[in-house]
Amino acid sequence: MFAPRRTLLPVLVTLAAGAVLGGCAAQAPSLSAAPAPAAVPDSRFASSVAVDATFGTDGVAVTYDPALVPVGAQAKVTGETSGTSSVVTLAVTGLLPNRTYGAHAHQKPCGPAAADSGAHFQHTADPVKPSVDPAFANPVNEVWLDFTTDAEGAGSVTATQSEWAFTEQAAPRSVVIHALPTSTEPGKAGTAGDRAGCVSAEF
Ligand SMILES: [Cu+2]
Repeated sequence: MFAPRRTLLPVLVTLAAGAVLGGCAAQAPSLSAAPAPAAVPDSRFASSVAVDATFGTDGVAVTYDPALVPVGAQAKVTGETSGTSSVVTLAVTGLLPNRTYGAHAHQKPCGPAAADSGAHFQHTADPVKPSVDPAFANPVNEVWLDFTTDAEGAGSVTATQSEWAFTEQAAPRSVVIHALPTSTEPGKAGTAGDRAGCVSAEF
């Protein structure tokens, strides 16, 4: 009977201390006045990617039309997602001089075939495929990266999405360079001719 009483004492002390602390916290005026708990974990997706690649017939940067995107041309692709916005940049060297190319973020990584990168990445998916409706195929709902090269064949472009951002589940996997500037006409919106090259990137 004696041993249990000795172990009981620390328990009682602990309970009493807890009651005092709990009482103080419950009566703290700052708690009742606080509008909402501030310690909500921030689950917004953030990512950063930087790809620096040389075009070849396979690998990270693939050329499908060496007359437009020569083997040995270089591409840098970066992506920054901060939860509420996404910024994508494309910089190239070694392409044809003084020429406008279409370019977009696509859904899948580049592959040996030009079609492997799939359709354009869209924030709000067009229920109609292929998507050529300007309501969906536009530079706000998609990531358009058309650029014009300088006299040396270098060019760069930045696309900023400020109304939405990539998420862990929904992000592009490549940037495709097309033969022509991107069309905005109904029935053709988003099209930009053949796929001349592709750079894989895990946005
Ligand atoms: Cu495209």
